[in-house]
Amino acid sequence: MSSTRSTAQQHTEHAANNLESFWMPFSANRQFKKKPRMFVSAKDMHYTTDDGRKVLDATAGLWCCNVGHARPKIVAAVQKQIQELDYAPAFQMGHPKVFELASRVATLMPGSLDHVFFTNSGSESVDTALKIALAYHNVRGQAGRTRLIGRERGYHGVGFGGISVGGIVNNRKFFGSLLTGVDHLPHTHNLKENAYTKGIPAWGAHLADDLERIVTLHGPETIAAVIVEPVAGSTGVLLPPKGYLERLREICTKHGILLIFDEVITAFGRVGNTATAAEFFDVQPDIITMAKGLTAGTIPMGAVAVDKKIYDAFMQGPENAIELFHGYTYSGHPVAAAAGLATLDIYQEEGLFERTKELAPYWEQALHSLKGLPHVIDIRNIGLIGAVELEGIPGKPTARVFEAFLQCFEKGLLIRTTGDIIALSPPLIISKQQIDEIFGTLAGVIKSLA
Ligand code: PXG
Repeated sequence: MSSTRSTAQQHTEHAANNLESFWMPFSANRQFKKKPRMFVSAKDMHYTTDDGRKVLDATAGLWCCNVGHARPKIVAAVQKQIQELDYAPAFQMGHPKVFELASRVATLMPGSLDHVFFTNSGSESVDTALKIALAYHNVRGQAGRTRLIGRERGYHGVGFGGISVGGIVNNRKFFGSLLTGVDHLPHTHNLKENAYTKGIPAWGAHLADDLERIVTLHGPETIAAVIVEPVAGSTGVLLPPKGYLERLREICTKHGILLIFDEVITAFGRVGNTATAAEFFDVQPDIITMAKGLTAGTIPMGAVAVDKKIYDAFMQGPENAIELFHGYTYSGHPVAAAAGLATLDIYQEEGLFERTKELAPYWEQALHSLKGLPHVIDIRNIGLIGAVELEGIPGKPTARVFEAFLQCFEKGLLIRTTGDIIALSPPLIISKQQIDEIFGTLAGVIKSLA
C-alpha cells in the first residue's frame, strides 16, 4: 500500500470542504457560498460561529427554539430514546411515547380540540389539516365542499396545499396551477390606519366580512375550510385587528365551514400566557396546526389538533377499516416524541408561557424605542414577537434590510428579515438584559444604514 492517500480519501476530503453540492433552501446560494455564515454550536440564548464568535439568537432559530438551545433535559431524552427504541412503524403499530405526547398536547389545546395527528413539519401539518377538512365533509356526505380559503400574504409552508392557500407571490408563481378551487381573503396590513400600534390594531375587523362575499360568490355548500395564521409571522408579523378573528369564526360557523388556525409559529407560548394564540384571543378554531415549538426545533415534528366532532365523524363503519388514508413513515417518530415530551416538561417547569406574558410589556417598550430612527416606517409586536418595517431602497427591495441582517450578524446578533421587514422572536428564556442588547445593537445598525 503506498503512502499516498487513496482516491476515495481524497474525494471525502474534497467533499468535506466543498460548499457546492448543498442546494440551500430559501437562500441566495451563490452569495452565501462566496462568504459563508456558519454556526457550529449553540447553548441557551447563543450560537457560536465557525470563527468562534458568540451570536445572540433573537429569532429562536427560525421561530422554533422556544426553550433556548441544547437544553440538557431534551438532549438526555433524545439520547435515551434513540438507544431504547430508535424507530417503530407508524402504521398499525404504536409506541407509548407518541400516545403520551398526543394526550399532553391535547391538554394544551383550547376547548374540544382533543385529538392529535403527528407530522414532521409545519408544511406537512398544513397539508394534513387541509386534507382532513376535505375528508371530514366527504365522510359526512358533503363531498361538494371542496373549496379552500386562504389569505393574501399568508404563509402555510411549501407543500402544494400550503402554497395554494398561501398568499406570498414568490412562493406560488413558479409552481404551476397549484390546487384548484382556492380563494383568498384580503390581508390585514395597513400602515395608514395602524402604523406603530402597540399590540392588536384597532382598525380592520371589517376585512373579515370579505368571507361573506366569497361565500355568496361560490355558495356555502362548496366551501370546506378557511385557513389563517392568527398572527402572520413569515410575511412580516401582521397582527389580527381587534374583533377580526371573532368575525371569521362567526361567518364560518354560520355557513358550516371549518376554521383552521395555522399556529406553526404562534403555538407553544409565543404570544403569551397560553399555549396557543387561539386561547390567547379566545377564538375557537376547529383545527390547529403546529410544529416548531412542539420540539423546540430539536427534532423535526409537527402536529394537527382537531375538534372531537371531526375525529368522531371518521370513527364510523367497520372497526377493522382504516379511517383516514393519510400519514407519514415518521408520524410520531419515537425520538421526536421523546424530544416533544421533554420540551413540554420545560415549558411547564419553567412557566415559559407565563414568562412571555410577563416579559411582553418590557419587550414592547424596548422595541418601540426604535421609533424615529432613520428608514423606520412601522413597528409591530405581540407577546415575544416584534417587527420593524423599513422603507425599501427604491428599485432595490430587501437590500436595506439585508444589509441590516449582515451588520447585526457581524455584531453578534441574529435577526430574521422578510421583504423590508426585520422580524424578531427570541427564545422564551430571554432575559431583560438580553432584550436591551438586541435593541441596542439593532438601533446602532439601523442608524448606520445608507
Ligand atoms: N405555517 C406557518 C404559519 C409557518 O410559519 C410553516 C407553516 C411551514 O413549516 P415548515 O416546518 O414546513 O417550514 C411555517 C414556517 C421565517 C420563517 O423566517 C418562517 C417559517 C419557516 C422558515 C422561516 O419567517 N415558517
